[in-house]
Amino acid sequence: MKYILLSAWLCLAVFMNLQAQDHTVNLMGSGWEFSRTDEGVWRPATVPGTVHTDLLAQHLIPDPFIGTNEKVVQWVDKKDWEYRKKWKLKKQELNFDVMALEFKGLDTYADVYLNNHLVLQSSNMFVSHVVNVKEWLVAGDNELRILFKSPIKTDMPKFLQDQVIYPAGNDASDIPLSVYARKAPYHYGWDWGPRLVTSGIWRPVYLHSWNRATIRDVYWQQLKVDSTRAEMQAEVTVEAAVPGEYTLQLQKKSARGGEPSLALFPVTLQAGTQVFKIPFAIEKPVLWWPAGMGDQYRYELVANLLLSKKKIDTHSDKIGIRAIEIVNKPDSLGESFYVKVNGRPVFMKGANYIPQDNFLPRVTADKQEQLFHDMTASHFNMVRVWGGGVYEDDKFYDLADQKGILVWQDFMFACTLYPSDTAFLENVKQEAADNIRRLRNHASLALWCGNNEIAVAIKNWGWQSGYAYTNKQWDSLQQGYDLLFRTILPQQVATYQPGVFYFHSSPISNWGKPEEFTRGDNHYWGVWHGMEWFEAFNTHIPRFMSEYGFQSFPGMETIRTFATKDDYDIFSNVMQAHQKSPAKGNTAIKTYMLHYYREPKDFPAFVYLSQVLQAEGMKVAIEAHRRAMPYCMGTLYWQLNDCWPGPSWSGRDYNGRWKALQYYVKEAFKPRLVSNVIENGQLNTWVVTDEYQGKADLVMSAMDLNGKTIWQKELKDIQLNSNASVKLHAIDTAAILQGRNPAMVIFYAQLRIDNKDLERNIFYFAPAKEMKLEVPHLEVVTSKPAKENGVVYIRLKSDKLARNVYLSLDNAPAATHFEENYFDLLPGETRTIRLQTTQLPEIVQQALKITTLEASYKH
Ligand code: BMA
Repeated sequence: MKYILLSAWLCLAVFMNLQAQDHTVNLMGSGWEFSRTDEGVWRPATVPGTVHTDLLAQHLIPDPFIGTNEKVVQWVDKKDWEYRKKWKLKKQELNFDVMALEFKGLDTYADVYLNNHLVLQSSNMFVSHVVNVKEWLVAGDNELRILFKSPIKTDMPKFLQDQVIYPAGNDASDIPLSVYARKAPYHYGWDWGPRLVTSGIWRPVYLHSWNRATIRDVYWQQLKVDSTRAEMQAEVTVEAAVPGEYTLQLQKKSARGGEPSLALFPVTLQAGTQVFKIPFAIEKPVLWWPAGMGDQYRYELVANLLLSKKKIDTHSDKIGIRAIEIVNKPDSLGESFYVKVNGRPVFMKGANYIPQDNFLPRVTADKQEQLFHDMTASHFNMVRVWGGGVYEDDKFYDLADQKGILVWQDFMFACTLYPSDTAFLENVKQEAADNIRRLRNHASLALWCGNNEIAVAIKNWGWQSGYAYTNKQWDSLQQGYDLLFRTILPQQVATYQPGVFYFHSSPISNWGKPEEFTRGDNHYWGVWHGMEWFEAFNTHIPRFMSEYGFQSFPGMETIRTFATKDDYDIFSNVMQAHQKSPAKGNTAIKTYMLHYYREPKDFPAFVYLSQVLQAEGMKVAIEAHRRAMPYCMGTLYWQLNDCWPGPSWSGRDYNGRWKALQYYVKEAFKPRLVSNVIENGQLNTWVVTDEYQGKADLVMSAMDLNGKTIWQKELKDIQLNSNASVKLHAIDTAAILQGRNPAMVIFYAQLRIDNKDLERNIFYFAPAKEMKLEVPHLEVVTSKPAKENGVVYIRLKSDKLARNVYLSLDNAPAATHFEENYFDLLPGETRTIRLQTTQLPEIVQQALKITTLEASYKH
């Protein structure tokens, strides 16, 4: 009896559910199989996923991130692969008016079959698809099968027909075919990543069924925003199966729970897709601000579709209301490039972002959260989604909104020219429309940029002679550039997100000539690619620095994941296989290292020193850029993160571990910065403030390496203003050194506010290698704070100057994070470091390893 009642209840529940307006079947997870078409053996697969990760799970390829394995998996992209999944549908489940397969991303040349009917052909990994398939669905077993054609085999005929080699210098294939595929450019290799040309269902897939009508998309356009009023327009895209009289209702969900109606808008729906524009306003809006300027308040805005007063569909978004302007125009100094938010100019602090993995489906929501946590901890307010990767997933932009990190969004084109035939351009048009529509509601989205470095490359990289293009070929390639980046992309931006800033290529000015540093944004590669010393950062300052960088090795914990002890030599096969800019890479690191430091004693010391070197170089740059505000209004270093474990310009390695650079960035990006620099024989001390306004004292001191004070001075009650950079003190270096050897003197400047010693910056008068450092004696005490779980305090005291104190733990998981690291301890100074760990203090004390600069040298 019980059983009968339960079944009856279940039937009713199913029936009621089927009466629902819409229903989504998740077609992800397990139940998928994949097969190499020339083999025909079906094996279990995971969706979302890639062929490589499925092969890896089946132990059919070695891990390409380990050793030199990348080489032996190069066959994978020359094959065709199929994926299939079977699932059951009940007869009643077919009763919806519309049943559509939704693909968020297929990588890349994909033929989709449902029950053996070809329902979609896709050739762009960046576009999503909605395919009505009701007519092909059946009661009982259904099969979805997707054929992924080899991108190499698909694109080779295009190359053979074109008879042109595109200048895709980063493409590590024998023949650069990456330009033909609308697929992440870095998959084909870059100067920080392997060549792993993936295929697969890389983003979610669903079967979405609905009745009568559905809201496809809402664009919450912000027409005019200030603190008194936000004039808005909801552009609602509705698709109807059943024509008729409906109503669109807009609501603003308030924190107090009420849902005030913003607008009621009767609509007559025809069968098919239609767009309605509904103006509305929010009085005295709570504005959204980037990190450091205010809160990231977001309204929950809702669009409902009503039929006879009954809600049949609803769509909601979290919308931050703000006005963003990019001021890029001629001024008395050249051509400005800065960001204004809600009418206030703001200095941009951040980095360039590349995808977090070669196998994109491995980038989980947790990884995105950790990435944004790290950006926030490092005082970022901007990230550039660089054009050789992918348009990131929704989670990324949602986190950017939540954390107040503005997004500089490139279209996915970098460092080469591209085809310009009609099919290619149509494909790009669709890609641009699709991604602009997906991202335009995000408060964090600050600008669109056509591509990375193609415009400067056309002028300066010698492509015409290097690739022996005839004048005719060269003209036609450049016309293709103009059509794509100066006509089509700006048209798409103007159509789908009118008013947002677009520029066709970053950088606007090249780094070669001094006059270039007066115009727009710049990628300054004089340091590293041009082999200039770090001091060049002090004299090469553009209006906005959107790229500059220096390489280092990831820490030993990460190196151990791909190399064995036998490989611990920068010129071993494995280390060279992981160095993706072989022409310069390890040699450049070594050259700069021996310019500034003494020879490291062994491989781990080299790795440590490479990080210190990189961090010190970037510190020079960041401080120079910030001091130069408002002439310079932004600094985005190259690069935030890695896509695999190897040496690169990143501050945060593939496993999310912080290199020395990330710790230095956290210091150099602080809302208040004290910065010391020698300019024309004088030691100048500057204070740069983002938002702080108030009084401070500046305490300055010079001492010898044993801590004996030789000079000191205090400036009292200085007024600091927000958004300002001021030189507070200048002194002849001779007046401080008083005849002493510059290599034996330490100088520091510190801000004191409300009797608290706050931001400090230490300055040395000579390169580190000239300093005669002695081995410091460090006292170490670990303890557990009374009220905090998962934390251990490490108190350190040094008798002498200890430079770049690096704390590490043997075999610690990546999440074990020292809040501060690679710092200098002054003679006699005590510092307490917070460590996130569940270990007991005694265990930490035992496992703790401490390195200092002095201890890393060979002597
Ligand atoms: C920049 C980037 C990348 C490259 C980096 C380091 O110009 O845009 O193309 O990885 O330089 O060379």
